[in-house]
Amino acid sequence: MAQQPIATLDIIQHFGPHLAYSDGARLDRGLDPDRLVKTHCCFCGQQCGLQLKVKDNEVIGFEPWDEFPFNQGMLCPKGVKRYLQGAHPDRLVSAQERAPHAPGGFAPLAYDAAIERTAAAIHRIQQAHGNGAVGVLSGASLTTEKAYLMGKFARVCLKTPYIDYNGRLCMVSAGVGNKKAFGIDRAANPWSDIIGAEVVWISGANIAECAPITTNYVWQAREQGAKIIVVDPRITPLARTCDLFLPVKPGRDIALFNGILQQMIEHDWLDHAFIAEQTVGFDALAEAVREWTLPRTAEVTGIAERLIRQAAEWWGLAKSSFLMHARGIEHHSHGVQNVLGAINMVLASGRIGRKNCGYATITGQANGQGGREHGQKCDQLPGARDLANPEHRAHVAKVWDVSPDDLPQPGVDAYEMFRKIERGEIRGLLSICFNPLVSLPDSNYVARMLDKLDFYVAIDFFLNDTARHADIVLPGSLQEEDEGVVAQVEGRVIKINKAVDPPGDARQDWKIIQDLAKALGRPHGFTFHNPREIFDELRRASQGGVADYYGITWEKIEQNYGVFWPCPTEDHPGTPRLFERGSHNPIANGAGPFYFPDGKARFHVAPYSPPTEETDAEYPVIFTTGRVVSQFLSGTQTRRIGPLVEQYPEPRVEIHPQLAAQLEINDGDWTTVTSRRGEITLRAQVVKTIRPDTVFVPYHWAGPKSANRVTIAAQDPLSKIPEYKVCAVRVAKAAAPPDYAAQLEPQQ
Ligand SMILES: Nc1nc2c(c(=O)[nH]1)N[C@H]1C(S)=C(S)[C@@H](COP(=O)(O)OP(=O)(O)OC[C@H]3O[C@@H](n4cnc5c(=O)[nH]c(N)nc54)[C@H](O)[C@@H]3O)O[C@H]1N2
Ligand SMILES: Nc1nc2c(c(=O)[nH]1)N[C@H]1C(S)=C(S)[C@@H](COP(=O)(O)OP(=O)(O)OC[C@H]3O[C@@H](n4cnc5c(=O)[nH]c(N)nc54)[C@H](O)[C@@H]3O)O[C@H]1N2
Ligand code: SF4
Ligand SMILES: [Mo]
Repeated sequence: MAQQPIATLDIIQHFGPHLAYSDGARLDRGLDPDRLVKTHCCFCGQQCGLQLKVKDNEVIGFEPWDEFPFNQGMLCPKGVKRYLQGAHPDRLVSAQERAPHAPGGFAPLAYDAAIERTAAAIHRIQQAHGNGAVGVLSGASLTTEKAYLMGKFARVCLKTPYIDYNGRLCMVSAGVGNKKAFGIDRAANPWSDIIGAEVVWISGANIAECAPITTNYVWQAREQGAKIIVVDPRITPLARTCDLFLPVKPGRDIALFNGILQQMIEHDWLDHAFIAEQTVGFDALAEAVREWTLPRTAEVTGIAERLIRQAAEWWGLAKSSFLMHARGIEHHSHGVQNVLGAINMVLASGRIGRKNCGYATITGQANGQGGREHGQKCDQLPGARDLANPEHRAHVAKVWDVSPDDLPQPGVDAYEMFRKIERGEIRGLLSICFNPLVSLPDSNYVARMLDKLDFYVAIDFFLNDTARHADIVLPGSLQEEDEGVVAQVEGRVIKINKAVDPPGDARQDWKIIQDLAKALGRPHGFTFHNPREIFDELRRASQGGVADYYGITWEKIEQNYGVFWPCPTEDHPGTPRLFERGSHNPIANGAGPFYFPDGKARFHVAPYSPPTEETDAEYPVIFTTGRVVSQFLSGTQTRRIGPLVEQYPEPRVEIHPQLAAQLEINDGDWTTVTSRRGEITLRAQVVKTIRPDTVFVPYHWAGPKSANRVTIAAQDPLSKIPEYKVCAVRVAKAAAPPDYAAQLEPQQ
């Protein structure tokens, strides 16, 4: 029998002792809300539905939204506590300017003056050094309307090629892999297809902590007899309940995927009809994986032969299946190859485009999906169009009422923009919804580059760690202070509803951008009155593209609990499951369900290559990084939510007892992790749930606790994603506690 959804309170009790309404101060004013606003959590890509309780222009709590189909009232600890951030004393309620002698290094500035000063600085830099001397860093926690506006702002108002977004650190390996194999970049299935799958394969995804609601889908599948296979260097919470755990050595997943495919071929566990009719490229791939015999695969991956054989057999013989992956296989200098390897396994099985037969990359940020569709990527235009394609440029230029020749050509990825700062090519920077100092690799380098800028303006609702290097900080809006759409993990476009107004001088982000355009004297195309008008333009700009939103309206979203794109016409119901036989798309024009002119999916040879930095005598341990359930990304938001901090107050180095014993490190000891880039000293957490050759540190902290002091700035050549998941380090018991140990926990 299917497992019943767990009620919100059970989730709270399951994950921690803190009841939902533990913010004592505001309890005094009572909890009777003036109104309830149906909306979604501001944090991860699951985008759980919830209702915010609003009293006197303040969010005071939440109620479950049981009817929203994806999470049916369930929330993880972050969703339960997310409402607490709005009232935090650090909330920016005015613009700030750098003032070295002021307490905290910043002083308030009138909003209009801040806009004028920012516009003047941008103007000055562009006059002296050209339009491309100003760059923009944007974010995938923004609504799709804002993400769209940022792409348009860079190309049409600033006329700079240099815009990129924080999804560069997140979704791009999956994006490139999906485009190469399927011609479209979206989860292929709704999550309901997980429940009926016979085998659920999870590679490099800590589902219980990072996509907590998906756990419920996996467990429902298990209740119905599904076999759950997890591939991870750590026995994650979900892995503790799985049927087969493959403890892969970090950076070796492509060898595993190739080895499984080799077994499928050897045992003829293939869907020959599907391969012949719906794909191209299988023969070359079959030839390439011949060398991936069981012994070789075991040797490279560090996984026992018997486990690989078992996984291949379950996968090979399944009638239905769902393969999911996340950053564990994507955050690599060969992240795209890993993704292609996973897709090869799916295509060879023929189990895609049907009920209970699915494939998906699990999105990360709130709008990890929608944020990568409508033009804030360095080479992209709305509708997942290509900035380099003349037809695509012509379509979008027409909607924007500009000449295609005036649109810049593609720029560079977010990390490369920092290298351009180093070379003096980028001198002015505007960032919104991005905290690169904490989240980019090799943060010592990033800090130096920020300080090299002539002018830096950040738009945020907190003075995040990067914004501390800014000349001006403009006070933006929290998710609940604005409305617009996002696309959640399944590709379902949903509506964020406004609950409260921004406080003080804070403004909705899109208004700030339009104020800048006006102050720059370039308001053409930036005179929207509300996000709905932006959405309506976005629909037209995306029309006929792969990510076609033309048929989506806010009303349709509200009526149907979301609409899955592509949705080309207003009477189109949307597309929950991609690649169904007989389905149409604008690229294949009826030739087949995949988004290529012949309608067929592509196999790609995905050769194995080791990580950029291998371990050696000097740096003998593998360093990998990721997340914990109660903290989110750079921690700007969750490190300010007391109950979440209590759950996981500071980062620790996860280390296996064997390695710990060898290094004479005990649980709780101060431990220094050193790479060729930098070092951090944190307490050790001795756990049996990690490979003995690997240590793990969550990356949600800044400064001396930042994992990214240690990581390597190697990038995938195609996707440009950084290799957060592998570098080589030395681990030793610290000679003395770190300086910060003596200090009070800083606010940041
Ligand atoms: N609580 C919480 N939830 C989040 C977020 C958050 O910050 N906190 N962030 C959101 C975002 S933006 C994202 S991108 C997602 C990320 O979601 P996930 O990708 O699930 O999270 P990570 O912890 O980055 O990495 C997942 C797993 O990869 C494993 N891993 C490391 N190296 C390898 C490898 O070489 N191969 C394999 N197979 N596995 C490896 C790690 O041990 C880890 O368990 O989570 C989203 N949800
Ligand atoms: N070592 C290591 N590093 C990693 C990763 C890892 O696994 N290991 N993961 C990477 C991944 S997957 C990701 S996604 C990145 C994330 O990296 P970042 O995007 O830098 O992290 P965030 O904390 O989301 O920073 C976003 C900032 O935007 C602000 N913000 C949020 N919503 C809004 C909004 O609506 N409007 C405005 N104006 N501001 C807003 C927040 O306050 C915060 O300051 O980190 C990457 N870095
Ligand atoms: S953080 Fe993600 S899983 Fe947790 S409540 Fe928010 S959207 Fe749902
Ligand atoms: Mo992410």
